[in-house]
Amino acid sequence: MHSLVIKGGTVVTADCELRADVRVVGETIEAVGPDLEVPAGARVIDASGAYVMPGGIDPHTHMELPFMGTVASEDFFSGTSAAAAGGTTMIIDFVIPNPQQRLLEAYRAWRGWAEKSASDYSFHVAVTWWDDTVHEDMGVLVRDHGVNSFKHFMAYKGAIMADDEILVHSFSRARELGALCTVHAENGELVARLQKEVYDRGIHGPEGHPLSRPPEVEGEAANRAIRIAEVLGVPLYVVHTSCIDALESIERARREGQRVFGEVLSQHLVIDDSVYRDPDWNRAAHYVMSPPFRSREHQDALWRGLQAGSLQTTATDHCCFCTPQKQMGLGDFRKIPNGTNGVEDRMTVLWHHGVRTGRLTPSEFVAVTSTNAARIFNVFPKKGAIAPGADADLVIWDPNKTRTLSARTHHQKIDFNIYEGMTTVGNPALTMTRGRIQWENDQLVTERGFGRHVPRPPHAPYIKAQGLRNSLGIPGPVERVLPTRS
Ligand code: URQ
Ligand code: ZN
Ligand code: ZN
Repeated sequence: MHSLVIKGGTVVTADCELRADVRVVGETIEAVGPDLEVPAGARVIDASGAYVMPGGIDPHTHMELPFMGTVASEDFFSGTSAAAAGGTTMIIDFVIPNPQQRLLEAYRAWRGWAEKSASDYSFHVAVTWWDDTVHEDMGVLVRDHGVNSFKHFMAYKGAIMADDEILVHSFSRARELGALCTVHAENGELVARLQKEVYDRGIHGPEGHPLSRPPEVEGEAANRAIRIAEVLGVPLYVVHTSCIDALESIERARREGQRVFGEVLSQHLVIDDSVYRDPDWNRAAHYVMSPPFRSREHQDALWRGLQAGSLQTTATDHCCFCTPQKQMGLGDFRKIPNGTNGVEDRMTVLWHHGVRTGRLTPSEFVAVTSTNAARIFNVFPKKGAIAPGADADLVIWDPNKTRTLSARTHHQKIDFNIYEGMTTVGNPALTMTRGRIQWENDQLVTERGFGRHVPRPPHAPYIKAQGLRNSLGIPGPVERVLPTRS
């Protein structure tokens, strides 16, 4: 069995930094400590002057997503490869059934697409409609397929929007199953109304997009989802929190002890809404994503939320559409496919704008790029940890390595980069997934299909007694049903 020893680095976990070697045997970490012995034949990697961190986990991507009449250009192999080039070694993507489509049927389709992945992946499953078969399929997905999180799009009326009836049914079912509920929090009814009003006022370009989804629209939905979760007693995870209005709802709920988690996208931390005023239609259209980019005071608030622990994870919502696809919305911004790149850029953007500015310590960087997501989505310490027995998902981080982010040099399958021209200091020197080197000497050496599906057990161990809470403080359901792993 192959082995390697990473020597001379500073190991950074979510809890501490320590000068230590890391020994990997096969796919797992075997030892962490000073001056580790090097087995015969083992490769020695010199990490002196660098950090050794858990590989990034991006809990929000959409590889090859069929959406708004087209399919996202990034596929699971190219996307997980680009992720590795940026230090991310696992993604959590989304199965998004069409309304009336069996959840299990959609799940099987996405599992097939993901088999080409270069590194490990898991799935949230969206609940986009409701009847008894959805109730049934949610149970099967939790018990037999390692799904422990269900997504609800409160936006996208007429397509995949979950109204309050669906939210209440689904949140109640998730509670029985010990699963986490996540939401895309924008009021889809208001968006539809405002989109029509903006369009009818003669605003048809990308500048109309943010006008139709102001922060209040996100704040209302975030608060509504939080209140529904509170009444039903389910934990809630708010994806891509982009504004003060939503952040304040999360902070209020957490202050009162409610189990609410917040995610922020790296792009929402550093890009503001001036991008929509770009006179070049194509460039402005490439920033059309939802929730939209916001004015500057929102970025400052989001950084404070991340530093204060009100927001626990960072993600990218990587959902790529090339320029011809974006041009489907020429003359009508409502038809511009929503989404941007980011899976390759997240960690360096956060290091440069977070750690180098003093907003985050290296340990906090590890927490928000890897460990917190592993804990919340219940794959810790297999993932998100540097400890004996953990998967050898590691990134050797060179704090002095500079890169200029650009579509001309990135590995993402899209002809645009939302960070175009941004120079960052602090980049991955080497990335490995389960002990297999994926990125080294600025070369991708990924293998199609090397990635594996990562099942995620339900949070609440199925317990008889009521009232017991597990590590996330989530009450267990009242029935004993032993989940089986897929
Ligand atoms: O809404 C999402 O998260 C998906 C459809 C990606 N697009 C986006 O604009 N965020
Ligand atoms: Zn979304
Ligand atoms: Zn998304």
